Amino acid sequence: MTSTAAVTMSPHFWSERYRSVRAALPALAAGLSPEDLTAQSMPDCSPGKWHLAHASWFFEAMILSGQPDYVPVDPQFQILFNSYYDALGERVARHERGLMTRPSLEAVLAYRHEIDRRMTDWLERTVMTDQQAYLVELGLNHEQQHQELFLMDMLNLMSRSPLDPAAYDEEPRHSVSEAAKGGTVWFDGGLAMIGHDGEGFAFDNESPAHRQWLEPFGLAADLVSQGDWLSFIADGGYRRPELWLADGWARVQAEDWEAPLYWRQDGDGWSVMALAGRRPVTPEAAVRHISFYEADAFARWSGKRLPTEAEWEQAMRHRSEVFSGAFGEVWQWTASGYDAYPGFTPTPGTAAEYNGKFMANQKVLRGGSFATPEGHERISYRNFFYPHQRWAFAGLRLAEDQAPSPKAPDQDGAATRFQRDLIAGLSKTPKTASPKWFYDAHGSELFEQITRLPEYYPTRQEAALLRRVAPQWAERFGPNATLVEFGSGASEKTRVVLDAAPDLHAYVPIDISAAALEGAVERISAAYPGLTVAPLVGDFLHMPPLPDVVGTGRRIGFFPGSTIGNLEPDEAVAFLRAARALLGPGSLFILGVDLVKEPAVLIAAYDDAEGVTAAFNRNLLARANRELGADFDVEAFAHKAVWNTEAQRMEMHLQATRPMQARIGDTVIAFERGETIHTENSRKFTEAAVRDLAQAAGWTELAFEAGPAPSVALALLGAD
Ligand code: SAH
Ligand code: AVI
Repeated sequence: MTSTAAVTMSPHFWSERYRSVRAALPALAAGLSPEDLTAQSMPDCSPGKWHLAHASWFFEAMILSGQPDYVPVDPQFQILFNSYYDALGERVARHERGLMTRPSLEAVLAYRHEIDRRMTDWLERTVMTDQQAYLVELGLNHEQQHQELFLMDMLNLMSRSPLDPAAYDEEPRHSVSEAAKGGTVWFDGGLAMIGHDGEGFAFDNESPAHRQWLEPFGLAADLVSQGDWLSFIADGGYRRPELWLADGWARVQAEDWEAPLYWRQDGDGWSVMALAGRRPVTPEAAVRHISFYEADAFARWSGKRLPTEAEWEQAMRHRSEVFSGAFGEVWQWTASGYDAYPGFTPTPGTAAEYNGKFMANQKVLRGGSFATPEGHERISYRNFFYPHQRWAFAGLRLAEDQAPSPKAPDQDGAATRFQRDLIAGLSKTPKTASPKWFYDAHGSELFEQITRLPEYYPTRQEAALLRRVAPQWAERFGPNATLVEFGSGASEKTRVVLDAAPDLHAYVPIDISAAALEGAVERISAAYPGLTVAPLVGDFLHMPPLPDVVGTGRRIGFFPGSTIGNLEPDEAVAFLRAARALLGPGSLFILGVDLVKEPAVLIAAYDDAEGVTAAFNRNLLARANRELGADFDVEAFAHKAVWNTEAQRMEMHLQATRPMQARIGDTVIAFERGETIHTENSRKFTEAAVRDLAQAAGWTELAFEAGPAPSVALALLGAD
């Protein structure tokens, strides 16, 4: 069972939440006639009346019937409205649900009403166990799934009428469509954490969280549009067997597919049936009502492919803001089969049949649709349908492999990644670059110079604070512990921890700068001869597994310097969560953060009188010239350091002092005079912000110590 913190909520909270979720389905049914709600348009669909009844039956079967001496509202409803639960006995065959002219709609609404009465009564007088709270949350999420199914089924029914009836005056949706963002977003690949990690509600099929290896990949920022689909049709997409999987091609022929479901050729153009009636195809809108087979054929026609579900999840965990339509437009088909995650266990009890038994021959869809109730979506959510099914609000987003570079600048691909990432960032508006690319050998050296500047207080203040707290905190490390440091740089502060914990077994410094790491390892190994030092060169946002040499004791994460402030807030949460998984149960984490303070102090720290920070900032472009053969006129970019009050962060930018162009490989980037490249954020924290961040990532704050002005702070976090 996935645990839920919700048990601690009051009975009143639960009855209110129950009431508000349950109100939606009757509201969707309100304008429809009893006839609309009784017919069944195909075996995959259910009558609206059946959805209204079944979602109520679920609460009766899963929760209310667990009470001693429970008397069902109507014993016959147990058979009529059971969907697929074998453990709960016989039921009406799925394809015959439309034959249930009785009970009447009125009787079904009365059944709903009675279940609501019993449930709210039960919720208000019960202090629920974990399992009960999970089942209530499951019942509410099940209800929300039926809200979307109801709309899918109602549209299918309306589509079967020659009258093209509109089920609703306007399409029922909770948010407007997002504007297209354009382009492909590139990801490095590496080891990714996928799946639900235990915080908040999730279905059993989303757990356990586990590691997945990803090769570098690109994911389209936007969904495939109806206009794209018109091009596919015009190019013979539905007539060319070479584009299709064999099973898909068999469907195309057997069912005469020529376009997505609900599309019709009207004269020269196409129209599409939707919940608000039949309308002309809208080229800029996302395509809907396609099967997996069509999505796959379209991707092949495009010279691309469908993403795996792990790629989709990794992309949305780390860069959701650069995508449009991730949630709230159409579900997105993935290339992944709907299988159990490693270590999967179904929810105990009757609800075991909820998801697990469908794990054969279906494909996973990710995201959510316009009809998915608000708040029901989740990054780890796994929807699933058979590959031929088309009546869901399903579309697609294309993925691609990293194109093999004809002139890869080096063997290990690091420069290729730098080039790709830099071009991607400079192709955006406004232009951006990741601060992780500051740190080649020269950049790491410049950072060390910054740490010695009179204006740059964080390093000095943090080292002093660490000297004060390390002896006390080190008492908790225990025998055979391993210190894992993220962004270790010169490993200077590490010495304070190593001195306070002479029994440490191993030290694993992780840094993207090979040069900084090499120097640090040499110095630390010489100064601490008994310590096993096992460095890892790489990006800490794509956690590599820990080397075999780590001790059998506790793992201690160490992330000083407020480097966490260089990450986007959602990246920081994902990072801390991944670190918790990497370090394992019982681990500790020492996190260093800079605190919000007087802007003048901050600005001086990021715009020093000697110009070292300016050189550090410009080194990004100088590095591109050195490593990628780019031709930036480095001195023509001015260093800017600004305090962003709203986001509570210092920002560094490079500003073009004249209009110019720069070439990186075959790509030419144009700059207008005054245009900037946003190169770094350094978020500043409050104690509450640190606690929220740690909590969001599943860590518990064990201690928090702030130093004297200009203040920085250290937090000790625990994973339990
Ligand atoms: N921890 C040191 C150094 C901070 S400078 C201190 O507190 O003084 C930030 C360090 O993090 C640099 O050494 C840089 O190379 C490294 N770094 C930045 N982004 C990184 C990433 N994504 N993955 C791994 N290391 C990174
Ligand atoms: C590494 N990082 C926490 C430093 C910071 O303060 O954001 C990098 C830096 N940027 C400008 N000066 C120092």
